[in-house]
Amino acid sequence: MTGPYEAGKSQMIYHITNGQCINIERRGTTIAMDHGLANVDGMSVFMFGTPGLLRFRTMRKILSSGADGIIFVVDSVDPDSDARAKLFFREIAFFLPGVPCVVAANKQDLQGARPIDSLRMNLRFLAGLPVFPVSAKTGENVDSMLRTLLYLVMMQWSTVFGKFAKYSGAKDGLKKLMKDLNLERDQAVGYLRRFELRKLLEVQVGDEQFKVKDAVRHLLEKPVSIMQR
Ligand SMILES: Nc1nc2c(ncn2[C@@H]2O[C@H](COP(=O)(O)OP(=O)(O)O)[C@@H](O)[C@H]2O)c(=O)[nH]1
Ligand SMILES: [Mg+2]
Repeated sequence: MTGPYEAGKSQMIYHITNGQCINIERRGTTIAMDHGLANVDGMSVFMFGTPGLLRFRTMRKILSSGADGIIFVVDSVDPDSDARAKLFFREIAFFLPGVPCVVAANKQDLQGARPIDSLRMNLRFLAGLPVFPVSAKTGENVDSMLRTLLYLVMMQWSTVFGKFAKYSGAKDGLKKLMKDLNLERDQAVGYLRRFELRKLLEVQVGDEQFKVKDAVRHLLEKPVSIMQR
């Protein structure tokens, strides 16, 4: 979750995680990070919010590394924040090239919130990105925005996920994964680690075998089902 200060990043994490989150702040402004855990259809979603003040760039860089997806939050009401949003977007595009991104046009519950068309006119970087009119306060559209991002992220891994589901619990699961995806052992083990960390898999000691968590099996087999709710 990134974007300029006061756009509503901390509020958005609070909403998405049902308050199961922490915010390291001083006088209401995030100085280190927000962190929270959400559960979407049985899948654990680890959320990290960046500080929005320009001088905390190093913290943003650290928090960005390893991100699977980005929610870029902009303030729909305050045109003065547009210049900061542009700077931030340039930074994030540099830190995370090719990482799926959705834009939250936040504070749509307020009078004077600019419609998406008008935001697109002022913020050229929005071209080609999905922009959702949302409110972190009322929750309007937040769920569909999050699900769309999760879908985009999962689609990048759909081939791998399909094989995870296929060889879950199989003897020599790792070898079968390597063969089907034409991977070296190191690379295949890297994939297991990555998705073990994200709580999609359990990996056996020795790495030869892995098991998909029951709660997420249907998502790995059919990522699009995250959109159907
Ligand atoms: N009306 C309204 N206020 C919001 C919304 N999201 C955030 N705010 C308010 O905007 C201010 C900044 O929010 P915060 O989450 O701290 O922004 P951050 O700096 O991006 O983390 C706070 O006073 C929030 O209560 C929203 O969707 N609607
Ligand atoms: Mg904050």
